[in-house]
Amino acid sequence: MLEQKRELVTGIPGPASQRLLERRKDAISAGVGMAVPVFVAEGAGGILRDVDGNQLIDLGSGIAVTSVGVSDPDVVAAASRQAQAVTHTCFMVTGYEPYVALCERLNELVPGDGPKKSVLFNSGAEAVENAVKIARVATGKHQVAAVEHAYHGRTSLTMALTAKAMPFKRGFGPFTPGVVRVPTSYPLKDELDGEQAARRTITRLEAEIGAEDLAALIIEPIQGEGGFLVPAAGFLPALAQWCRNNGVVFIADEVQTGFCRTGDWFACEHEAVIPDLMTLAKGIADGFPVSAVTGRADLMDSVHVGGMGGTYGGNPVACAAALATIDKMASDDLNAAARRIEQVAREVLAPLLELHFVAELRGRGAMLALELIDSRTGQHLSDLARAVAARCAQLGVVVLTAGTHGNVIRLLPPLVIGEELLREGLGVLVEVLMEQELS
Ligand code: PLZ
Repeated sequence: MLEQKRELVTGIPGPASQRLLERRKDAISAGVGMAVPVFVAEGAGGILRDVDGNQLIDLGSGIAVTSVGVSDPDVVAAASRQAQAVTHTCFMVTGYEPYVALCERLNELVPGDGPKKSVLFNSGAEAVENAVKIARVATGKHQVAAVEHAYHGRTSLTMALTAKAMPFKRGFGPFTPGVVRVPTSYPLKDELDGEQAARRTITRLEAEIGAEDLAALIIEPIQGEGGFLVPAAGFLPALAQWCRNNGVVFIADEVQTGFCRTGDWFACEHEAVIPDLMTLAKGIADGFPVSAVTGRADLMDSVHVGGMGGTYGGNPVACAAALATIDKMASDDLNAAARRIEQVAREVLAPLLELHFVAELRGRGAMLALELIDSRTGQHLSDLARAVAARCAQLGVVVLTAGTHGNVIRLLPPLVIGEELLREGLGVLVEVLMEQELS
């Protein structure tokens, strides 16, 4: 395995990455962003090695995807075996076992005592689209509610569900109708407890739309792109209960929070919330593209035959990778690993809370963030967040930003990262933020 060591042998980006940046500029649409200007040749555990031989500590996991480490050997072996046997048949043409096995596994893992079923797709956005389709068919209702700061994807319907205009929505409208926006729980800013925040959300739902035409409420149990917003305790259970009482499908979008990221298989387990439908992707398969909707069998079976599908959905290679990824999470107890990461990170990052521009350290498990707000002016410090992430990259540590205002530094390390490497990566972030205080 690649040595688990940070090492810089050139500047960032090095000459080989610079050549690729040139080719990228000529060949690829300007519309695709890039957080760290290097091209990766190899990876393992907590390290990404670029084409110049620089080794960076990965505190991003490709946005919460490679939780078992990039190119985990067992995942690669399972995918290779499957690729040699069958790369594709299209599950709507002929079946193959890995699709069935993955759905069985998801039905067992996702919370809820009643019978559950699953269906597989390619991306998180596609899973969200289909969860909404299922909710509409099952209820015969049309509207869908999403919360402030939500992120659910970049397709037409999911852009409508996503809150943030730049870069996700601006210029791309008009958006799919039938979406309403309701308040969320954002304890740092609204200072409401869970019950109060839920009351505010429910009042809006009842006043502005009414349950009679509301098919679903979709929410991320910890809001990801929105800035790792952890709702006040009681908020999610109260919304789930209101949905149950009113025949509204409660969809937990666990695309970013799922698969051990927060120290539970799924983040909604933290408050014993049982969603009607759950959307899954990212961490499910170590980077192979597969996503899922899993939930109540009666809802899943309300769709007419042929109503769901797609050419590649549940591709056999991706299913084999997902099964191996999930096995690894279970056998290596990556929920415990995520909780351990939180402990270490809270300890290493604690001194930052003294800085006048660090408003909060929040999150759960290996999904943690620092929100940067100038305590004197109340300004959201998005330029600072960007500069800090860029400086960390120059020093060989990948950290990402997030937040409606772009002023959040977020940490999503692979769950298999070694403690020493984690401490070193976080140490760099601490140093960089401390430097900002001085400058
Ligand atoms: N739901 C909760 O976090 C993807 C996207 C980043 P796809 N988040 C990262 C970007 O700039 O595109 C996400 C998510 C939640 C849905 C999605 C969408 O998943 O696989 O990117 O479609």
